[in-house]
Amino acid sequence: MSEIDLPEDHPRYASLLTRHRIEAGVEKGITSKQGLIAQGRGEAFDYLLGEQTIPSADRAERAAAAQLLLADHPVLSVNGNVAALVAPEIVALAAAVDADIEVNLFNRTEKRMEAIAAHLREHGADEVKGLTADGRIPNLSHERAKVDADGIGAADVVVVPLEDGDRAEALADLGKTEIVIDLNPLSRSAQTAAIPIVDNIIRAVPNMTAHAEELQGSESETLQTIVDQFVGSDALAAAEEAIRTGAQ
Ligand code: PTJ
Repeated sequence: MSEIDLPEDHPRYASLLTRHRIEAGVEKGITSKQGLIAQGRGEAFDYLLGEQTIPSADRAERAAAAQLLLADHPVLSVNGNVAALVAPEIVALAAAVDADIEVNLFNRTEKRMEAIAAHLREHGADEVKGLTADGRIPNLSHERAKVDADGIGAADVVVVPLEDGDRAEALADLGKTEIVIDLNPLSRSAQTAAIPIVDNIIRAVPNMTAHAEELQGSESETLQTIVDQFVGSDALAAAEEAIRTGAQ
């Protein structure tokens, strides 16, 4: 038995653990109520994917790790769902690729910003950006546009998990290389990304870290080849095919 009162070999263990974490996130004031609905939508896609990392998603996670290792200033963006589901795993990924962590919310309130930053620190983050909010993403309504000028504002590569399409597009318009984690291959965020990862964030983030740890110390040319060989539209098509037909 672990975090939830179920044995880990229960067939629905991962799904029920995820629900439990999101519910706990809402109770702790870090996840929005809308986050519950977003989770439900994600779960439906995950069910159709067989609740597993399909091969094209694993390739995307490897390409993402390579892209993060190549970056000058990578930033991992964290919202209320991400914080509830994978706080320690985000801290581990940031350490593996030397990235900043920035809280960036769709439904931004100072209270939730503070609660999420505290939650990330509880899980080992030294520095959490997002609270200064001295930068703006152009062409987005006020609250959602707030970023730290020396965080997402200055980033060359940004990981944006479970993001809404408008902001994903606005960030991409700024010329940033976007890595999106989203179980819906048809979502605007996934379609906008340079590297779309169609996988559950609870599997995707630890797998990106594992790839990053394996690739650490590789020549830049090797990392660049991994990035160049990855084709986002192929990964999206493979995920859609897997969802529609069960094929991988
Ligand atoms: O914490 P905030 O205020 O920033 O709000 C965060 C949410 C997620 C509520 C907000 O960004 C939102 O409403 O997002 P959407 O537009 O519902 O998009 C969320 C996307 O994430 C959907 O396409 C879901 O399929 C996908 N998704 C949900 N859960 C997971 C997921 N993708 C990967 N792993 C998941 N566990």
